[in-house]
Amino acid sequence: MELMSQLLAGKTAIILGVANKWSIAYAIAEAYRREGARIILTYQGDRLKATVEELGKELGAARILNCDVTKPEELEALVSEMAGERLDVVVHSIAFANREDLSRPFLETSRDGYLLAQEVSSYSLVSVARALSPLMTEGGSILTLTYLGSVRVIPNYNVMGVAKAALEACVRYLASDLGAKNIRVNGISAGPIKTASARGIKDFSKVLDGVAAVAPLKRNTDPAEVGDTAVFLGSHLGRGVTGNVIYVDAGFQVMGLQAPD
Ligand code: NAD
Ligand code: IMJ
Repeated sequence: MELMSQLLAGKTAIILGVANKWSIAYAIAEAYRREGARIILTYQGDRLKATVEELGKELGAARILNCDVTKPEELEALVSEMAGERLDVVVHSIAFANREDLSRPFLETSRDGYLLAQEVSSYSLVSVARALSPLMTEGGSILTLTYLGSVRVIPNYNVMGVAKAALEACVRYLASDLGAKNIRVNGISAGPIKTASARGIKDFSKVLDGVAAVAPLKRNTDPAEVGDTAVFLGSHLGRGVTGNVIYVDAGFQVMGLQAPD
């Protein structure tokens, strides 16, 4: 409750992608509240309404609104709900692909599965930016979450890796379009974290152990670390950074060959 040292005091952030308390978006929401931001949460449809309303109350969220990003009418309704509000930060923490596309060979990806992953996991950044950037009347910061599978082949990540590659390209093109309005657009590439989107993924525990063994920091990524980088990018401290992807992964992505011990 310090006064001047809160990095996001006076700012309003909308955070899309809280499903439960393990969500990366939840860790970002916690960090944003700690730094004095007013936060608005959105949830994906009625299935998640009760949970997110509960978590939002605990966090002291100013508003909790419905928005499935694949439904243009819901994005429009969200914008209407927000009429007259100034927004400073948008956090996009959303991805989805069909489960079968995250286990079979990538070669077997169907057209529908490919398009679904692209629609939810990359195009939604474009539609969300277009809908909400007009509310960012004093400039702002748009953040999205990505993963190393965009630039390297990671077993089973498959169609999501292709969607994240597109997402990271969207970050660059959106940064170019919105820069003149002093709206920055960046990605945070997080190391593997055990969230709902990681549960049930084959050998995920082995991925976590393998990363911790190889990463320079010799451990996995704490979602709170992603939250703190999101604070930096959302704050005045991040004012010179746009169109970028920042790795919050205990350093894993710099390693080539693992040093023998
Ligand atoms: P999560 O399952 O908690 O979050 C995914 C969110 O996407 C959920 O809240 C879900 O409701 C939302 N979502 C899916 N489809 C949607 C739609 N049509 N409309 C609105 N919301 C929708 O898992 P998470 O790990 O916190 O994932 C958040 C982001 O972080 C994703 O982009 C993911 O790719 C990325 N990421 C995760 C990891 C990891 O290891 N967990 C690592 C790097 C990046
Ligand atoms: C997901 C699949 C395969 C390998 C994976 C992951 N690795 C990591 C993830 C190594 C770290 C988690 N991740 C980065 C994601 O972006 C996950 C996205 C995701 C997960 C699911 C699981 C449940 C489902 N659909 C999904 N769609 C996207 O049905």
